[in-house]
Amino acid sequence: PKPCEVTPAIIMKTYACQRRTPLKHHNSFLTEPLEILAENAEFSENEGRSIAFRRSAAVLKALPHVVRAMDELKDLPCLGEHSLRVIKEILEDGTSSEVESTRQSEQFQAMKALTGVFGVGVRTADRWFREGLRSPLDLIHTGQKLNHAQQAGVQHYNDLNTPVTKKEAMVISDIVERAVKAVLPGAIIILTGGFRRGKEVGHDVDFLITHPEEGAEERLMPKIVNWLEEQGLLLYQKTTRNSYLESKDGPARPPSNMDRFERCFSIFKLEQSKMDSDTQVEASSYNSSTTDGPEERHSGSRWRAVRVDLVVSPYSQFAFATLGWTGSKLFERELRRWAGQEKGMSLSSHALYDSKQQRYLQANSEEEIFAHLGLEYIPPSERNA
Ligand code: 8DG
Ligand code: MN
Ligand code: MN
Repeated sequence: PKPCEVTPAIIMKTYACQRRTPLKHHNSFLTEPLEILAENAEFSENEGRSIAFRRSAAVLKALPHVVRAMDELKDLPCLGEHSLRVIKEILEDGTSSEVESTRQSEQFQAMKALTGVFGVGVRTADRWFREGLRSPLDLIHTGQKLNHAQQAGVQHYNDLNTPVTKKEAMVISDIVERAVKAVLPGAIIILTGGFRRGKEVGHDVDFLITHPEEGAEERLMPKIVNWLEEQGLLLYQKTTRNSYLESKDGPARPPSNMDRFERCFSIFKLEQSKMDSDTQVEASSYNSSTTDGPEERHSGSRWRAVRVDLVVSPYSQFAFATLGWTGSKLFERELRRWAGQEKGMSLSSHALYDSKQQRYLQANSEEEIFAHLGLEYIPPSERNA
């Protein structure tokens, strides 16, 4: 072969935040099985194992071609022994026996169903599983004690497990804009999370809100929530106030992805638009959950429940908040790991602290944060690790 036809070696960086990871990639037949194993490890609270599978999957998502043979993987980082074994099995047999038996297992299916209830984490789901419960209906039948979030989660189970479309996200964007503009003119609202990364569907819709005048955003959330409630747009909400200044966590803490912004985890009551109501009749009756009040559903009102996250950030932290709430979760985790391990810095959704210089580094844009971290800028659409 002519020298110019030799395939150039792919340089795959170690950290996901050093790489471009598009939404659509070439290796779903490998990444989906690996992510089943990651999810199963999370259900067993084995975080290390879960991260290892997620990192392997993320490397394959960043490859510009379909993987066809094991030797194409020899120079790639992050691929552990276990992941390689799974990949090899899929390349040879089409499926992995471990992945298929995990998928079929009663524990995996029950944990998936139970953690699929809004307000239910792995701990609670695991306790219920050990008590013999398998599905949201079992929670009702056995009269489990549920908190308010979980009650809403069971009530709207089917709706909340129906993916939110981009179109629905846009309708909700309009509503949130109206609410915020009504209570604080001049406020800035951006769509974050998966939709900012270009996803076509999501499990919720995420918004970040700020105001150019520092301090004008204080105690904003209760006003937004009141406005939405007056319009009858909320089925559930839990507002948490900002606790950043009173936190004793020290520079750029908290260490995890939990932040201390004023925020609201909510469930919106979204009217199904008149325009496409014809096509939604079927969907609507299909969507109506096992437990939604039948009166309302059958009296001709067409709506569905949608999870919405609202976060309010002071203007000075807005770039950090934007970066922190855009995701993906693995991309965020890798950014923080890069900052700590490679740069001696501590990154959160509030700030970036440089331990060597013992000072906070300011930033007015995501680009500036990547620059502080010594990273090439990766746009949201390429953060789908
Ligand atoms: P999806 O909803 O379509 O499933 O995907 P997503 O939009 O990427 O996931 P998400 O669960 O809505 O999370 C969006 C981003 O928000 C994600 O990068 C992680 C971030 N995030 C939380 N909780 C918290 C938190 O408490 N603090 C911070 N800083 N970020 C958080 O989900
Ligand atoms: Mn989201
Ligand atoms: Mn969210």
